[in-house]
Amino acid sequence: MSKSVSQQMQQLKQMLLAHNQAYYELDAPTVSDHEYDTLFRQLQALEAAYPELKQSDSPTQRVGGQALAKFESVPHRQPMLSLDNVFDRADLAAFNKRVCERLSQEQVEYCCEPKIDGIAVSLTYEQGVLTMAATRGDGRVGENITDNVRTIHSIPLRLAVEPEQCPLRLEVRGEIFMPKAGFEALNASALQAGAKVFANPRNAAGGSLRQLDSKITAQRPLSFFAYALGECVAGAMPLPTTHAAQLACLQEWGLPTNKMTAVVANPEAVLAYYEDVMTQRPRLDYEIDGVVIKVNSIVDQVALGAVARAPRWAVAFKFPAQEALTRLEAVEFQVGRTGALTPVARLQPVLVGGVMVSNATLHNADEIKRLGLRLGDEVVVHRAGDVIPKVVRVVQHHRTEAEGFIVFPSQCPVCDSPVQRLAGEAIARCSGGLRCQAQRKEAIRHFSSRHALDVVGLGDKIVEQLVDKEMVAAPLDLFQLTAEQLVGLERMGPKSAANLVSALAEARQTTLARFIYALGIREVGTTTALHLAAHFGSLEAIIAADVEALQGVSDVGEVVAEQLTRYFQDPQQLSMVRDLAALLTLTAPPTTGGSVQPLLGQTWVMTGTLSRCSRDEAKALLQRLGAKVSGSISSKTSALLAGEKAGSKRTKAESLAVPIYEESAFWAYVDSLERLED
Ligand code: 9MJ
Repeated sequence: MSKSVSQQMQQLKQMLLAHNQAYYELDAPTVSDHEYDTLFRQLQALEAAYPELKQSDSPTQRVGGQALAKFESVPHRQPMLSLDNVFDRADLAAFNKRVCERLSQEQVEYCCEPKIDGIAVSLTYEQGVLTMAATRGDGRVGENITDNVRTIHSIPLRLAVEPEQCPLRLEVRGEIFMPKAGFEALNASALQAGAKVFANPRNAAGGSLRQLDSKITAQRPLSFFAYALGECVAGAMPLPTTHAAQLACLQEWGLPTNKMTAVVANPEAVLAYYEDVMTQRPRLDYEIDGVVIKVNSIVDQVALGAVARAPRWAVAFKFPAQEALTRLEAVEFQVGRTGALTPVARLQPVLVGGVMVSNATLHNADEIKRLGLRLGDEVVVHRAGDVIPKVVRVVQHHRTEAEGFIVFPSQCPVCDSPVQRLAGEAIARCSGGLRCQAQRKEAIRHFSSRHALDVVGLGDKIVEQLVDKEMVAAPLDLFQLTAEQLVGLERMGPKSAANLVSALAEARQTTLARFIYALGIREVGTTTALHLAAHFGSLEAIIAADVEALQGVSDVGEVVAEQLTRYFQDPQQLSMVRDLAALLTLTAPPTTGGSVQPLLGQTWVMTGTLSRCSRDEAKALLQRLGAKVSGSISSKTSALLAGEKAGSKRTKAESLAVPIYEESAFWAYVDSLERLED
């Protein structure tokens, strides 16, 4: 009896593990959630009835068990050291010199890795099974967080290697972190629930690991990279003798390691690596705060040894700080396309993360209030990647009480129209519409932008002059411009003037979706515009649609529907739209009511980062066109939509000769679908 129960449990375990792999690693679920839950509960029930047969690598161990009263202390077999920092080329050269001298070598090979900004942990695998996970603690004694760590899906409960081929005891060190996207989502739902919001992904990872109830940790989006070995007992199979080879080995055994790891031959190559990782940083889905440089040979590492806190064979090459102190000199108000007034902080110029910053966004009036900001305040500015710097806090204890209050204008700083702030909205807006020069400029810029009418050669500086000289008051006026008029503008020779006139003539031939997007209706982006065009098929049908009809369109909710009806209700606006449409040739998609589906019967897969819309939006669009969207490539896949940094799926598509659509080609295809006439 017990044998058959044990076999049954083994079988359930294998099935669940395979489904987990399909779900978490391959992004291609093989069963419904309900089927999965049923299998899961069967295994849980058997484990409860036969606790002696329960295995520590069972998938049931990932969801969290009994809450702990407190974490136990665990001494580390080998101290978990921190790293010394270097900040520039000279520090790095000094590190390299020390290493070379101690080893009596001319040159030393280094293994370089991104420095993950998470929580350092030690994982112990005994005969391939995870038996202990501990925090770094003070480096000598950590806390036992095994129950919590078991809930992290990228950490294998059992290594993917035969027990006789794996070390008797393997201690893996690495960083547990929360990916940026997961962090944003966690904070968004915490905000909605009125719960605690974390300041950054690192705090969120730490807070999630410090839960005594592992069921909470199980709900947190945590991930892991392994980056070193601790004390190991090799057994029959010796461990590799370079750091890079050890990482490769860990990867093979199912422990995730960072793909950007690179072996380099000298300090110049370390610098090049550092620069390269720094440029990739904004695009990574996890926070890093530098790179780690390690002597690659393990024999050399042992020879170099450690000082009290840190090994002599490794160093952290930190990125410049992303925060700096400066002073708020003034607040100006910029008027955007929809009239939104954005307060902008004018700062005493300061270097933040290697870039000189003199402006920062303050978002809106609520943000100024939240910061308690006053003119003349000393402030902390933060710059993350290539996003606009922001003021994160005021240094209150440096207040002199001579600081001035920031007054939100009641009239538009550009056109003097009254500023309105609707109840419940954080944003104040200029009520001037296209009477406001600032809104005019933004409206015209948007109208001619790449995803709208795509008027080549109509740059910001030209738009600025056209509006300032009152040659153009609304998008319609663009089409009356002559080359003679344009030649009078700065930076405009006869050739570019002629080119612009012909670009404008060309832009008159466009699609309904581009036109809808070009109008700049609030909440209507490229995808919504595509959906509207596909659903209604003509401009007049969109104008005629009421809120209910609009909500029948995929992706259109109440807010968007209301913005649309409000936009078309304004008689002046409506006649402007109709005049424009009469001047243009709008091609509509081959569909009304969203019923024609050119990709019906096809299966598409997406990979990489898309620039023009989110993956969810692209998925919705593909589905609306009739395609099924799958998570993994097979010979049956009809096409792969490849965004930037497409990885293994692209390689697989190539090997299976699956057609690959680069993002630009895909949008060209979608546009071409739209151009097909009834
Ligand atoms: C991080 N934080 O990414 C080490 N680290 O190695 C990497 N930390 C480390 N290595 C030895 N990639 C001590 C710390």
